[in-house]
Amino acid sequence: MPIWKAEKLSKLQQQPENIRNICILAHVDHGKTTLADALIASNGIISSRLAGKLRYMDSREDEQLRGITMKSSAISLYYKENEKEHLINLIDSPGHVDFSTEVSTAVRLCDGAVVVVDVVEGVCPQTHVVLRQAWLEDIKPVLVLNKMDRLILELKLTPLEAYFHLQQILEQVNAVTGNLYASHVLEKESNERTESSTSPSAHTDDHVYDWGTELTDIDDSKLYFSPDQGNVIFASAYDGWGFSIDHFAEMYTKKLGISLKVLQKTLWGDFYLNSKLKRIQKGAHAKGKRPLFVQFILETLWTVYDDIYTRRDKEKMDKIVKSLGLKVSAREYKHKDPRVQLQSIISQWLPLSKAVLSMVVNELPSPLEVSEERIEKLMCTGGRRFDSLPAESQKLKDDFKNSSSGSTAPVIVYISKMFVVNSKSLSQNKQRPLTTEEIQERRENARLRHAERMAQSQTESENTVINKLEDVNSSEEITSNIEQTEEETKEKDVFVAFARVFSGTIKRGQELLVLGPRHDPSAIINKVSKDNSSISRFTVDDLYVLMGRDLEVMEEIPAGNVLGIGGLEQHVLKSATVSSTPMCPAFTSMPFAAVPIVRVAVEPTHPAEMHLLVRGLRMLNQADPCVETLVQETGEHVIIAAGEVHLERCLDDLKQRFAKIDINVSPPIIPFRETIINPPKVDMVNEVIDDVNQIQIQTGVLNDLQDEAMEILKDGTVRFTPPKAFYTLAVKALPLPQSITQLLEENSELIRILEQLSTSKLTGKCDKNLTLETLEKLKDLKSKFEAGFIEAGKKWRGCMEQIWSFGPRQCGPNILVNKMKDYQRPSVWFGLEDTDSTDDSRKLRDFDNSIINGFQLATLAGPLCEEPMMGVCFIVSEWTVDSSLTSSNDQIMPSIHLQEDLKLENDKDNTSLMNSLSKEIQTQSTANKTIDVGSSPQGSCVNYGRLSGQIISAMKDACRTAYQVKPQRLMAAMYTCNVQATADVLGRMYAVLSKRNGRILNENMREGSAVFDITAVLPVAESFGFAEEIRKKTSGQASPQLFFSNWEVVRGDPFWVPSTEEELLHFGEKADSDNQARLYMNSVRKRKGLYVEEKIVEHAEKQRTLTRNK
Ligand SMILES: Nc1nc2c(ncn2[C@@H]2O[C@H](COP(=O)(O)OP(=O)(O)OP(=O)(O)O)[C@@H](O)[C@H]2O)c(=O)[nH]1
Ligand SMILES: [Mg+2]
Repeated sequence: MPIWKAEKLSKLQQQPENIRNICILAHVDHGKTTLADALIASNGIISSRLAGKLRYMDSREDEQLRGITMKSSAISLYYKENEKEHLINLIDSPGHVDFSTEVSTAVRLCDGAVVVVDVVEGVCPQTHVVLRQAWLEDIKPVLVLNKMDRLILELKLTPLEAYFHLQQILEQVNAVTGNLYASHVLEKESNERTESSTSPSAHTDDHVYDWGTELTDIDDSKLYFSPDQGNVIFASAYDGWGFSIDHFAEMYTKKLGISLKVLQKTLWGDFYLNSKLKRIQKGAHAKGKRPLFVQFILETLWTVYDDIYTRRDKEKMDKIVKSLGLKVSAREYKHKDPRVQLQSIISQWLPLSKAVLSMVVNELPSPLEVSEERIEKLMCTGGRRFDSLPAESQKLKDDFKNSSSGSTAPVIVYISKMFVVNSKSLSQNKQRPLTTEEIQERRENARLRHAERMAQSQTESENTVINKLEDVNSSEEITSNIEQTEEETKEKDVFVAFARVFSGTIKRGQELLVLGPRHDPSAIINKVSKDNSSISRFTVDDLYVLMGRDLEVMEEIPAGNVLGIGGLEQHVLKSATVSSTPMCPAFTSMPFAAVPIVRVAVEPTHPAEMHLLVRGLRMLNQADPCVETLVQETGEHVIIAAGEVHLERCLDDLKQRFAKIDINVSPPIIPFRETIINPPKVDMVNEVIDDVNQIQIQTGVLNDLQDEAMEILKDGTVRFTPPKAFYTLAVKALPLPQSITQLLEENSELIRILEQLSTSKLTGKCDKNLTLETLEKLKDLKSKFEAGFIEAGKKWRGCMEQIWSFGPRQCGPNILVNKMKDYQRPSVWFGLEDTDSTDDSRKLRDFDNSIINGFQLATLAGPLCEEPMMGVCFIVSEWTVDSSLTSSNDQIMPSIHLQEDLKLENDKDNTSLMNSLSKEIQTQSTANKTIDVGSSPQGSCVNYGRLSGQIISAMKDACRTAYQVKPQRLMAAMYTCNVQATADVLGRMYAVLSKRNGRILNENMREGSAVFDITAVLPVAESFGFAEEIRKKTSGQASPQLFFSNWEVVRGDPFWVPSTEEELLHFGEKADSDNQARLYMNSVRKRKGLYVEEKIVEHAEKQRTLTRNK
C-alpha cells in the first residue's frame, strides 16, 4: 500500500461519518477513468505526471488496448480537509452500453455518484441510463462537466459562447433529473391517495385532481445541478484541473471586497459587475454585459491556455507561475510540448483532485445518512410490504440506518458481483517493500544472530563448519519452497466477492450465512418450509480492501465500507446477501439495464478438452454479472452476451483465463419469435386479394394437417376429436392487438406475481403480503388491459375476464382464452378479486392444468422454426370430457402439483421446461392406446396421469394447427442505434445503415455544433460487425451504441410462392429473389437440424467438357 498504513486505514474504516462510498458514472469515453487517475495521483499511488495517461483503473490488457473500461473496480483513497480525515471508496464503472450491468453492481454498493458529462458531446443515451440507475437506487449524484479544454482548443469558442454552451448542457442534465423526479412524485402521490381512499376515514366527494400543484408545491431546488449549489465542477481531467465556483468565490472575495456568500450565489448566472457602483447586479444578458462567470473565470482560463499552449509565450508563463506561486520542475519547464507545461501549471493552480474530493465529502452522504426509503426498498424483495416482514427483520432497519459496527450488531453484507483476480495480486502472496522500521528490526535481529554465532564459534570452533553447511542447506530449502509456492500461486485465479458491509463487522474466521435470492425470513418463523436450500453457511476466509489492481488483506472490516471477500466461490453464483442472522431478508435484485441477446455456441477444438470448457463456462458465468451460459436442447454449449464487445471479452476470458484451451465459436445465433397476422389484404405485387377471410393452409405444413382427427372449420377453428379418445377440443388462433402484446411484454414480472397470487388463492394458500404499490400496479395493469381490449374492437369483447393463462412460462406474450359457455373458470385476475372462495359454478375442472400445459408447450416452440411464439391468442371454444372417466374432487390435487412444477421461475433455459414436460408426455403416451380405468384409488391416479398427458399433447397439437392455418410470420429482434456524427460522414454512415436493413428514426442537429444525433433501428441479425464497419467508414469519427429495443415482424410470408398471374410475371415461377423471412427461417431450421425444404439443384445437366466437343 503506497500511502496507507494498515492501522490508519482500519481506524478510518471505523468512522462511518468520514467515509464516502462513491462511483463514477457516465456515457462511454466521457473521461471517468481519466478523472479517477487524477484522484488516485493525489494519493501518490501513481505519479501525477502519468495521471490521465495511465488509466490505472483499467487494469485488464484488453481495457488498455481498446481504451474502454469493461469491469467496475474499486480503490480506497485518503483525503484530508480542515484537519478532518476521510476515507473515500471510489468505484470506476464502464460507460459502454454492453457493460451497463457492471454499473448496476457498482451503484448498489454506493451512497453517492459523480456523474461525468463531456461538454462537447453533452447528454448522451448512457448519461440518461446512469442518472436513472442512480435514481432507482436512491443515491445522490454530483456533476463534473469534463473536457472543458475541448471548448477552448477544439471548438475554439469564446468565453461567452462557452458560457452559453455550458448553460445548455446543464439544462439538458437537469431535464433528465426533472423527468425522473416528476414521475417519482406523481407515482408516490397516486399511491398515497389510493392508500387514503382505501382507508375508512377517506372522504368520498369526487373532485378533479390537479397534478400540476403537486409538483409545484414541493421544493425540488436541491435536486438539480447548479454551480451555485456547490454540486457542479468544471474540469479537464486530461489536463488535471477542475474547480467549483466556491474556489473562485474565495479568491475574489479578498480581491473585490465583496462578501463570500454573495459571490457564491452570483458567480454563476445572469449577474455582472457594475464597476462604477462596485456592485453586482442582475440582468447581464439584457444589458449586453459579461456575466461574472465569463469575466472572472472563463476569461482567465482562456488566457492561460492562449499564453502557454497556443502562443507559447515564455514571459507570460513565467509571470503566471510567479504570480500564482507555483513550482515547475526544470524538466517540464524545458519540455518541447507546451501541453506538458500547461498541465503542470494549471493542475497546480486548480487541482482537480482537491475540487472533486472536496465536493464529494461536502455534498455526498456518508453511510450514516442512508434514507429509510432506500433501506426498505433493499429489504422488500418481490413487491412485499415492509411491515409484513417479521418483527425481528424489521428491527434490522435500525442497524442499517446507524451502520452499527459494534460486537452485538448483526452482520449484513451485500455481494453485488463476483470477480476473478490472479492470486499474484493478493497482498498475502506478494513480496512487499519493507518499511524502515521493519528494515531496522531485521538489521537488529541479524546483528544479534551474528553476535551469538561469534560467541559460539569461539567455544565450538569445530561445529562452525557443520553449522554453516546447515545454514546453506536450510536457505536452499527455503528458496526452493518459495519457488514452489510462487509457481502454485502464479497459475491460480481466485474468485473475490465485490461487497459492502451494511451493518456489523465482518471478521476473518467468522461463520456467516449466505442467503439466496429466494430466502424469506417469515418462512423460517412460521416453520412453513423445512427446506433450507436458500441458506448456506460459510467461514470468512479472506477479507480485502480493494486498491485498484491490488487487494490488501484485512483482519476485519466494519459497516459502511466496500470490500472484497475471498472463499465464497462455492456459495455465491453472482450476487447474494450475507448475514449472521437468518432473519435478514434477501436484498432486492439489482435493476439491470442491459438484456443479454447475442448468442454463440462454443465447442473445444479438441473434443477431449470438453471438461475444461464446461468448467471454464461455469467460471465465466460466475465472474460476469451479465453473461448467461447454458446447454441448448441440441446439446450445444451457448454463451449469451449483451452485445458484440461484451461477447468478445467473454470469449477472450474463456480462452485465456477460464478454460485455457482453443475453442471453436459458431456464428452468432440470432433469436426470433413466431407470430401470426390478420390475413393480408394485398398480395406481393400490391394487388387486392379478393377473399381476405380465406384460411391459408400453407403448402409447407400440409403434411402436418393430414391427421384425420383434425377438422378445420371455416373461421379457422381447429376441432380435434382423437379416435377412441374421451375428449374433444376446439381451438382458434388470433393475432393479439399490438398494444396488448406490448403490455404483456413489458409487465412480465407483474404478471408472474399475478399468476402466483391467483394460484395461491385457488389452492387456499392466500398470500396477502403484497405492498399496496404492487397491488396498485396490478390493478393498473388490469385497467390497461381492459382499455387495450376495448380499443381493439368488438371481436375482443369479454376476453379480459376469460383469460385462462399467459404463456410461455405463464408470463410470456401470448394468451389462452376460455370462450366455453359450459365452463366458467376463474380468470387470471381472480387473485385481485375480493371474493375469498370460488362459488361452485366457477370451480376448476379436472385436467384444467393439462390444457394450460399444452398451451405452454405450443407457445414455447412454434412450428416455423421452433422459436417461441409472440402475440398469439388461442381461444378454446369447446372442450368436452367424458365425465365417466373423471371423478371426485380429490383428483384436482395432481393437477395443481403439475402447475407448481411448471413454475420454473428462475429457469431461463427453454430446455428444462421442454424436457420436463415432453418427458412426461412420452412416458404417459406410451401406454395410452387403451384407456382402462382402474377401480382402486392408486389405479385412478395412474390413469389420471395418462389422461392428463394425452390432453397436454392434444392441446399442443391443436394449438399448433390452429396457428398454422393463419398467415404465419417471423419476428426479428431489433436494436436501437444511437450515433453521433458530423455532417461530412453522415452519407457514409447512412450507406452502411441501409445496406444492413436499418431505418433512420430521428436525426437532430445539436445546437451550436456541427454534430448530428441519429437514432435508427437495425435488425440484430444484421448487426454483427456493424460498429466496426461504421468506425472504419467514418475514420473513427462515429461510433454507434446499440441496445435491444423491440421485436418487429419480418415482412413477407416465409412460405410464399407466386400464385396469381401478376406475381408469376413479377417474380418468375421459381420466385428465387430474396425472401428474407424464408432465409431467416431456414437458417434457424438448419442450425437446429430440422427439415428444410430447399431445392439444391434445380436443373441438373450432365457436365460436358469443352475438350471433348472439339
Ligand atoms: N481533451 C480531453 N480529453 C479527455 C479528457 N478526459 C478524458 N479525455 C480522453 O477521453 C478518452 C476517454 O477517456 P476515459 O477516461 O477512458 O473515458 P471513460 O469514461 O473511462 O470511458 P469508458 O470507461 O470506456 O466508458 C481518452 O482518450 C482520454 O484521454 C479531457 O478532459 N479533455
Ligand atoms: Mg473508463
